[in-house]
Amino acid sequence: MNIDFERISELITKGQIEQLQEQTNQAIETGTEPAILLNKGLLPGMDKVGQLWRNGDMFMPEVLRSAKAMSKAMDILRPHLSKDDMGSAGKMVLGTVAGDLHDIGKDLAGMMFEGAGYEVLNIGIDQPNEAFVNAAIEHKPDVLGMSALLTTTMPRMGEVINSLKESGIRDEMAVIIGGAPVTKEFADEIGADLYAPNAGSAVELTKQYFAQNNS
Ligand code: B12
Repeated sequence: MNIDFERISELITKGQIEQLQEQTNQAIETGTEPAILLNKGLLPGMDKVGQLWRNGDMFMPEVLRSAKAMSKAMDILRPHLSKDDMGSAGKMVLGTVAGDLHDIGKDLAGMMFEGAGYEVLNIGIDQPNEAFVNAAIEHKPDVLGMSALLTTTMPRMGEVINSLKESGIRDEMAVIIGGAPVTKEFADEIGADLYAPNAGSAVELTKQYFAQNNS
């Protein structure tokens, strides 16, 4: 059976949860490779959502509905993906820094990493610096992701990195930061390894980073 990946992407951008669940189930039942379904259908759909949102062509309630649709489709896909040899990507600790309650972008980033086979430990919003460091000590992630949406909370990211250094574990993980006011220059300034302008590019940049640094 031919799977219409464009239709699946469209169901994500339109946030049509039930139809997306149906199509995802059907695709799996008819033998579509989960990784192909993810990469050709679901992720392009979410990329489009990001684009539409950035251009002001989509509004928050719609973005949330699309994110929910993605999440529901991922629930169907996940057990099949784990059986797949997608290259077990690694572990990620992810959170929004202290004083900051924004979580939509962080959660989207988390979903993209999950979709790419990462085990994502999402520690939530308004997380004190120690919470990141403690989670890093406890879970030994390959990637530590921080989100900040306020110019007033961005400095917490540099503080977390300094605390990681003080704890002697900074070099054991890649630190990736994101959020609307965050820039590549800021990431360089505070010594983060990676900055991603959006959730769609975050996984790709992380893969490139590990490919370069493990060779
Ligand atoms: C929704 C929203 C809220 C909601 C948050 C709900 C929630 N559950 O998240 C509520 C109403 C709670 C809120 C509150 C406030 N907000 Co607000 N909020 C927004 C708004 C409209 C959208 C943010 C959003 O969700 N975007 C959609 C997501 C998909 O985009 P994103 O977050 O940028 O994430 C993408 C990338 O940045 C990246 N990314 C994000 N995080 C991460 C992390 C990693 C690791 C990676 C790799 C990538 C990544 O990937 C994402 C997907 O592509 C923005 C305006 C805007 N255009 O950004 C203002 C905005 C961020 N808020 C703002 C302000 C001022 C506030 C308040 C102070 C308002 C007030 N006076 O009370 C409070 C602060 C509360 C607090 N302490 O945090 C300002 C910030 C200004 C600044 N530069 O400091 C903004 C820019 C609005 C504005 N133009 O003034 N807000």
